[in-house]
Amino acid sequence: MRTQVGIVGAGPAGLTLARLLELAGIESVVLENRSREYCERRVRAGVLEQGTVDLLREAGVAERLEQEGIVHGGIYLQFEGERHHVPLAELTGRTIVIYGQTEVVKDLIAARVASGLPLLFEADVSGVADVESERPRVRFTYQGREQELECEVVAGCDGFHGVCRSAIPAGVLRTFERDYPFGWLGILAEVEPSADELVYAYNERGFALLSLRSARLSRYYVQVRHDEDPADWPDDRVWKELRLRTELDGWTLEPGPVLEKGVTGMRSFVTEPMQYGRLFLAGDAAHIVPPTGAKGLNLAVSDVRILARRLVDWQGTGDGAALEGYSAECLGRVWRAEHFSWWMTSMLHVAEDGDPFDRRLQLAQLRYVTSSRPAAASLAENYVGLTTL
Ligand code: RFL
Ligand code: PHB
Repeated sequence: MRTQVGIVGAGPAGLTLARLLELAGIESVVLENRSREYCERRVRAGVLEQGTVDLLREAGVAERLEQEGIVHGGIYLQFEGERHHVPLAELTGRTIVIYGQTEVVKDLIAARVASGLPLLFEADVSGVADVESERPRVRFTYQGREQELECEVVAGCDGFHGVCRSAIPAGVLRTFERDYPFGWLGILAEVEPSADELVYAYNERGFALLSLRSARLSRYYVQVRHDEDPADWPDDRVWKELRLRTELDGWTLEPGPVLEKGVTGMRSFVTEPMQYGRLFLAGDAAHIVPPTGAKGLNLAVSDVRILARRLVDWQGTGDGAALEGYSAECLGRVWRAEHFSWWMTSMLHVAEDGDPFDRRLQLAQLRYVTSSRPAAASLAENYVGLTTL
């Protein structure tokens, strides 16, 4: 098998890249080790920056997003029994759209299938070879047979646990990492969301987040230990904890049937550089942020926007220089999002040993961002996505 761009992974990064290349007339093959059903069901992100929405619209895959996506012009920060509104739209002129990652992935897969272009599910990539040559090769197992895909370029869009990153030699690769001692227990519940916009709640008992997927589906999270077993969290316990952490005079949290439940750990992680020879990493394969800033999916889309543009220039001019600046161009935005996500996480989560000095600092910061317009504007421009990077 041969193609121009071999894409490993059919998450938001790989599928968006495949679509952008299709529109530019560049051939690609997408290899994904999971089944289509699995990819379309994996519940993850829900907040799209306006820039992400604009890109999906330009790529012609936003028809359902335009109909079903819910535009929000603000978020709430809650602490000490008060809920403060951060008016994102008023502060930045921009909005966010609530539309599940599952739906983005479904739309992109449907578009790829409708175009009749190669997207192989249950194709397990074991490694990438010859990335220093002009013909890198992707090794994979498909339908019980070991195969090779010969490419001009390989895009490693295979997420944090993927195999592409390891094709960059140890002497070249630098990684930067921070682990957090907590995780999020998330539920998807069949009930009308109780709040009209997202609520980020800081509480002595720990952080809680009220989000949503639609008018009838709520997505709620509570801070737990990073190794917490979801089996220790029967539905009643989750609802009780959510109620305690978000309670407010004159407002109640409506419970409902829980459709899905899971725990995710939190980490910050960056790979430098994001490219080596003819291999380019994009999305979670290159960097991870804790979910508190809602940045992961948006960064993945931003990486592949840059990569697609550079691949188009390279194909048009034949000049390899077009590809050289990919990593540097991505990393500016990546590190800004890393900082914002770390900052939001540090401001809103409560450590188990509960240092009182830290709590006072957190409250001082929360009061500042909810009372000073410039401080709120800084949070807002990061949350909706910086346009200057
Ligand atoms: P993905 O989505 O992990 O896709 C990688 C794909 O590669 C496949 N793969 C392989 N395929 C073939 N061979 C191999 N050897 C392979 N190894 C892996 C995998 O099966 C998979 O299909 O990475 P991508 O495309 O970079 O997209 C990144 C996003 O998924 C991620 O950053 C976001 O979900 C993060 N995130 C959020 N991001 C936001 O922008 N806004 C949010 O509101 C938000 N909320 C979240 C989140 C992530 C969460 N979890 C579960 C970590 C909330 C949560 C709880
Ligand atoms: C979500 O809806 O899943 C969500 C929203 C905001 C975040 C993280 C996750 O910061």
